[in-house]
Amino acid sequence: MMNNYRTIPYQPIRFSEEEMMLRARSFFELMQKRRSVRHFSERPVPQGILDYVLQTAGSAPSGANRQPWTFCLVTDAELKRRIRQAAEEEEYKAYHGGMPQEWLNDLSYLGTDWHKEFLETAPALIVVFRKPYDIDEQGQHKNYYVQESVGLACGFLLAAIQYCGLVALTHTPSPMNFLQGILQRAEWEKPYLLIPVGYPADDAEVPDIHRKNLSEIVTRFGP
Ligand code: IYR
Repeated sequence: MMNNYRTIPYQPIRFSEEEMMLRARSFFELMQKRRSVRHFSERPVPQGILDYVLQTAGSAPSGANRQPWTFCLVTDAELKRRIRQAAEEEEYKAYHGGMPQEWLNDLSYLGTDWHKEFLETAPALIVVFRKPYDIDEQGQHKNYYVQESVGLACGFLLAAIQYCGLVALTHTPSPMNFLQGILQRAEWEKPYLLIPVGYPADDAEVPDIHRKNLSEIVTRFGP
């Protein structure tokens, strides 16, 4: 077997414990304020900011470092209009018989319906694709832990969006195969998540929800 194992020194980031505590708390407080926002301002976002948050997403860990993702950044008004139209067609069906009543009941406190105006008002849509495999000159090359890897990249993306003061929504029109056609992706790129990004509308409101506290989500095994 060919040995490709090469290393470079790891460059540690060092803080005092006091500073670590301050950073841990301030990052928690920042992320605690993150909300899924459905009412966007039309104000455009500088391209450089979006490039950085996308690079942050691309720094996520992935199976065998295969980085099995493509992020389509859509700011073109006509493409956003087509995506909205196709998403609303699917969502109309989902909300009128597609989703079972139990699901609709579980969603009712979010106040969502098939209208997806945010797909046009948000200045940018990030459409995330997962790649179960790549195709290069040698043919098909398998990727590993694709769902986990792309989920992690989306987590990094959402954190970066929050960190720079923008808002986003993790939108999952279902089914979302239409994105593959509209964005002319290769057959092996599968739509994963549709994330409108921008500034909140001045009068944006969010559902009054609460997050589980530490003891509800952590079980400790140790002293
Ligand atoms: N995809 C639909 C429905 C929906 C489903 C879940 I689970 C949500 O947390 C929110 C919405 C929509 O986007 O409206």
